[in-house]
Amino acid sequence: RVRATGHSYEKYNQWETIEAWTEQVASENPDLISRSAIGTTFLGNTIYLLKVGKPGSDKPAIFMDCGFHAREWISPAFCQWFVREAVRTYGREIHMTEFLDKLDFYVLPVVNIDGYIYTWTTNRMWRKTRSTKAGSTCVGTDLNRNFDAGWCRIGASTNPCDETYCGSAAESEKETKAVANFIRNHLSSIKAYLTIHSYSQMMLYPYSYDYKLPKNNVELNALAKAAVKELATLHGTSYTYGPGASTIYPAAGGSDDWAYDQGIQYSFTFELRDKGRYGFLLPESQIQATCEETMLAIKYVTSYVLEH
Ligand code: ING
Ligand code: ZN
Repeated sequence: RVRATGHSYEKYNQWETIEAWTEQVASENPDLISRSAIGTTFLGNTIYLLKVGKPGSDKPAIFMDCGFHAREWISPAFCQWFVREAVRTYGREIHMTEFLDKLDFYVLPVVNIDGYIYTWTTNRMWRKTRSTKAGSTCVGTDLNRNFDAGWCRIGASTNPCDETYCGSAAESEKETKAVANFIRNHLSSIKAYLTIHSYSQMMLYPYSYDYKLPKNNVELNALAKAAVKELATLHGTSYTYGPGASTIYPAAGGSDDWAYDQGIQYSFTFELRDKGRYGFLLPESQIQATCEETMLAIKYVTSYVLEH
């Protein structure tokens, strides 16, 4: 059995360390965490999912993923932090205790494992997967352009050599399929979809594939406004918020739009710190503050979802 050697919540961990950590955190907290595999990546890495919550029947759930984009290292760091906070504060903090009693969090610590490994070994600024296909020498698909939500209509490229390559078809990538299949199979329980990216300090909601607004736009706007206000209470970090297309840029094939169109009413993309000073190279010295403030927003959304 592998040990999570050198794992630290305040450092960026390489994939093998995160993988070992998923096993360890699950085995050390069997009353709260169970680990499953929802698929494998193009290069054969196992995509793990942690179910965090007290066992119960017919519980609602919140799905949260990290590490869609390889270089956004703060994102997997946040998923790890979230799981630690859940197990550390269950039974000690009333809100987390209530959350885990009443719902389950499905936490996917790294979606794009192949890309993440590549950022550690070869190119720190890699974004896409590491998949290849006949007909092109270029590598990688942008997983956040590969979902079946206005697929490749806008803000995405059909050129495999581009950073925003949408893939050969919607859900052409194994990583996309793994996430989409899991969510499709758990639609009756999943009340919220949260996907963690960086950077730019934004809380985005649908749509990004079109300038149209979601049906519950007023509600999502108010929820995002309140969540980022809560986030700012800790260190004063300011977030903007709004529909993706008009707040960041139009981009089709994103997971939040897809999840929303599956019927998940609360669907958000978080863009964590910073606003560009360090960008994707956010120093490890900022992991703690970033994760602590982000916890406040995630907990705010969770409370809201539980009440609605
Ligand atoms: N930003 C997201 C991206 O994939 C986004 C923005 C969100 C696009 C939701 C589409 C849907 O480009 C980063 N930093 O990856
Ligand atoms: Zn991203």
